Amino acid sequence: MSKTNPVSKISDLPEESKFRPGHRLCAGCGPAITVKLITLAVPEAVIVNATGCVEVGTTIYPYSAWKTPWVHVLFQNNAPVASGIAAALEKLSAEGRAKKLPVIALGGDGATFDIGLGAISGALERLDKIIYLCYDNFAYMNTGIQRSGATFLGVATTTSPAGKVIPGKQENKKDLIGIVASHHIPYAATASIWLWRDMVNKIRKAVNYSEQGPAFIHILAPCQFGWRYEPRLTVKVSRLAVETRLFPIYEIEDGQLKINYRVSKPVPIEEFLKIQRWTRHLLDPKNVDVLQRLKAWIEWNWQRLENLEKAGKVF
Ligand SMILES: Cc1ncc(C[n+]2csc(CCOP(=O)(O)OP(=O)(O)O)c2C)c(N)n1
Ligand SMILES: [Mg+2]
Repeated sequence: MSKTNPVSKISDLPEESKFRPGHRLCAGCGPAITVKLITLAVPEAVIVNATGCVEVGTTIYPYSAWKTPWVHVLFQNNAPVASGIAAALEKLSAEGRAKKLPVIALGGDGATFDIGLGAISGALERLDKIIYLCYDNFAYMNTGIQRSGATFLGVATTTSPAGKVIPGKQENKKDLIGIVASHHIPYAATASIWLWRDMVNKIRKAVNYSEQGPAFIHILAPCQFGWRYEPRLTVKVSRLAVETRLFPIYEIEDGQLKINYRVSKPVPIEEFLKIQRWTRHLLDPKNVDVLQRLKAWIEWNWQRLENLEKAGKVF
């Protein structure tokens, strides 16, 4: 693996991002901040982008917000198209006919947890030399806030509405990194836009690892529109998701899991739930059972990660 350049301050990043202003993503859009950080971390890359808010909001014909090679693909084609481009660039660059750029497949949680998962698994199994970045805004936002495998228990989406029949989503969030890491790839991690240094450093690490095989990062990217909080709170919400232990920050490098941001005194999950209109109903005493189930799941998940960390190289 080639050397990484750790980032510690803003001036360590390029002055200008290849993700340009004028796109149509919302004010306070977590995925927009994610994309900006990705392009600052890796200014020269080929981006393969599955359908979703980022694709729709950044390439309204005949305009594009991307000053980097970018291609839109169908959900199922995201990882395979990236694999093909990476293989072609490897061959062409060996012949001196093209520059070898990192190839990033970018997809939302719907694209990654659900719709494109089979094809992603294929790319990971083949150990294709790509970087897969999932921006997780916890639902299918572009089509109207439908629940995905990434939505956590109790959340009110348009396909899991909280009301008389159900108190929001009935299932827990899928363990994406567990699935990814079970392919025994060189690098897998989670990140949050709040911990931007950690995120940028992980993206650069992923680029370096992609010389050996796939590298995968699952990024927490809140959506003010779907989660229904004030747009100015996006970074605060990202922070609360981490500090409540709802979204743990860790990486799996060479089979060893490491928690990168250890939350020793978690903020009560209520602090996170109460500022979003799609989760506020969980604080209603009639939904106490769901809240308890959610709390138990968060704690179980944290303990599970601590146990995996202690267990050594288990992936
Ligand atoms: C195979 C297929 N199924 C469903 C759709 C409809 N669709 C377009 S965007 C989208 C939501 C994608 O959600 P996500 O990947 O989480 O991205 P977000 O919109 O949240 O950014 C869906 C379901 C589609 N275009 N193709
Ligand atoms: Mg989404």
